[in-house]
Amino acid sequence: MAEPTEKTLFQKLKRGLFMTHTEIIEKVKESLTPDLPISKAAIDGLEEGLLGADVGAELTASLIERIEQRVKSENISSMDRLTQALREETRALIPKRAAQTIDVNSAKPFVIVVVGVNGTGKTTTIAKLASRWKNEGKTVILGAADTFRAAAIEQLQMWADRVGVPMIKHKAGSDPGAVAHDTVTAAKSRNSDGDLIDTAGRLHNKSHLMQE
Ligand SMILES: Nc1nc2c(ncn2[C@@H]2O[C@H](COP(=O)(O)OP(=O)(O)OP(=O)(O)O)[C@@H](O)[C@H]2O)c(=O)[nH]1
Ligand SMILES: [Mg+2]
Repeated sequence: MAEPTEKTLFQKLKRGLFMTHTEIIEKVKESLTPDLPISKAAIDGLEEGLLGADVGAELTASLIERIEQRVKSENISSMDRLTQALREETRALIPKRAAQTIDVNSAKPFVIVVVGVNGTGKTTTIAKLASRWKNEGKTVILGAADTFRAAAIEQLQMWADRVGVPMIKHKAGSDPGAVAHDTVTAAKSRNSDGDLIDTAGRLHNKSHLMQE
């Protein structure tokens, strides 16, 4: 008898931990009712699905507006075409720029601030990039601007020591902006090629945290 609750709990946990693109698609699919033609309720369900998959309020509103227009103007009456329209509208939002490569020699120091969801590999990626830059003969300074999560500074320090590159840090709980500033200042005064700045994990749709 306990099984349904466990399943729900597991599903909740899974949803919380792996909000990947597969999750978004699954959630949106779940929200679509097979009732044809496409009803207002189905669009509402789609909106709820997008919000539930952390697409964000602003982006969801603009996607839903476009989808509603297309359902009307193209007489969309099947789930397949609705899914296709959603796919096209989402793809249209991705800037063309995203496909271009980054020229790390275009500035000195070249500063990379690594931002993203908790536990997605920001700090590890900094270590990999630092190692790569070092192997290429570039000088790099790490900035421990994740002053929020417990042991985040020590974690980056461990990588800095392993790779053999310098790191700028302040005390835990201090202003991350000040660490970033000091890291860039250090790179300028030491004539370093680059800065890799670590930050505390945050959701991309928390605009105040992204602005920070
Ligand atoms: N398999 C695999 N694991 C990875 C990769 N990158 C990071 N990890 C692991 O994922 C976990 C989280 O990595 P971190 O680099 O600490 O992630 P983070 O985004 O800095 O995490 P927070 O600082 O807590 O937000 C660690 O256990 C890493 O070893 C990867 O490319 N492949
Ligand atoms: Mg980290």
